[in-house]
Amino acid sequence: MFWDKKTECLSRDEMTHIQETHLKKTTKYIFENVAFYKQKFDKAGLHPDDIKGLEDITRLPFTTKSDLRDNYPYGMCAVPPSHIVRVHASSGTTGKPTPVFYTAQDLENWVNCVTRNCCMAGIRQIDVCQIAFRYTLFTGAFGHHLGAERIGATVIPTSSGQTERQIMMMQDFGTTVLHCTPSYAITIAERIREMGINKNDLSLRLGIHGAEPMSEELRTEIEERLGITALRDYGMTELGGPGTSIECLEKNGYHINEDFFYPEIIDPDTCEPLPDGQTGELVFTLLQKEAMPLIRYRSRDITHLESEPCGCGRTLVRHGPIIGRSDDMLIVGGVNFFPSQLECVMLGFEEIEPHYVIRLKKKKRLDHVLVEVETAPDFWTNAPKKKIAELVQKMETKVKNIIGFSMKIDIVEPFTIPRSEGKAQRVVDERMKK
Ligand code: DLL
Repeated sequence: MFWDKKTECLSRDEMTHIQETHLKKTTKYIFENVAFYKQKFDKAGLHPDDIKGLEDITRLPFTTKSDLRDNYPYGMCAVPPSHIVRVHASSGTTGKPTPVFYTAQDLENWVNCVTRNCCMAGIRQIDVCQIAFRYTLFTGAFGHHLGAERIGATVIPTSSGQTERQIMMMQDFGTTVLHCTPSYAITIAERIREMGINKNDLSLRLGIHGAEPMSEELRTEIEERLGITALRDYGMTELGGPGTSIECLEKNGYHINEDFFYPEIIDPDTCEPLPDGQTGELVFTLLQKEAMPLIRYRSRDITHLESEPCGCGRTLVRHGPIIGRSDDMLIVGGVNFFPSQLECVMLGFEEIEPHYVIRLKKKKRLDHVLVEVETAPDFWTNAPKKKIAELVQKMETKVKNIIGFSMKIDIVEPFTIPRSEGKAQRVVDERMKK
């Protein structure tokens, strides 16, 4: 099902034409309306007329999160505050939030993008959509709410938390689509099991999960435990929230709404552009924003782009799974790795549950990694100590072979790792502690 088939299936030439037109307009618009960009252009000796086509995008400066912080609160806005109809902000818990602003037209464009995505995931008018992302300054809940509502589905804005009440609503209203983070989906699935409810007695058929990584292994767990198809959804506050990209039912990459978000992949160290297929940092230029247009915004998310045809018929370019962030890549004893790599290895063991914490420690000036992970309650209760020790041994060997260095695995009692209702905190860096 398509929301805007014409745009979602444009030829490459047609899409390039749209992107070029908007890139030229946006370049002129920010030069004239955002002092921050005017100064950057002047410093680089650049004029908007120098941008004649997409190939000139590399002449434009990057924008980073610290630029947004330095210009807090309204410094990146291209419109006066009176034209702003909505504010959202990043979910960070320390310091000032990173805000994003919308004019009425920006809100309409946002609805359009999220509605396309909800349709791509297969939401229909007859669906009952339970929005279990948190309704706060965070964009997740409001974005999904708007998209599902525009399709005409029934929207239940439960927000996150109060898990038993969520499940009661699912039962009473026949929820068919669950919108939440992957870690909250697992928390809900676990509670359903504890309450003795059979997943087949629920009407759930689809999960749209975003705001944090969902490895293939975690996807399988969610799909099996809830009896649904689970799709990945991507976005970030600075880009306006969800609506940037989503997986179609082919599950082979996230289609990007390229007429609004122009993607590039760069080497995060040299900032040089990388060709399709190569892994690097995703950078977006917002092509149609009025309130807070950003050019070449460094997402810090690591992935690659794919432009081969997709079985769903859409021609929108795709990005692969987000394998990590250039800024939260863990560097231990000189080896770089992403928590998602470790998650894949661990969930490959059927005894292991998707609840874990990675603790980085320093011992005698050397880095050590301790991974605390839960097993299924049955295994914990019934397996002899020897069997648990064997499992630890097997996991440590596999982690060493795949990630490249030794980590200590500690199997902990079921239900001792805090459950998440939003984005899970999986890494605790204790290396700076005395
Ligand atoms: O997480 C927006 C969102 C809400 C997206 C709901 C999808 C669904 P922020 O709180 O600003 O915004 O966090 C953005 O979260 O740069 C990624 O690192 C991470 N992230 C978002 N979606 C995914 C995903 C929202 N599907 C940051 N896979 C991004 C992996 C994701 N990481």
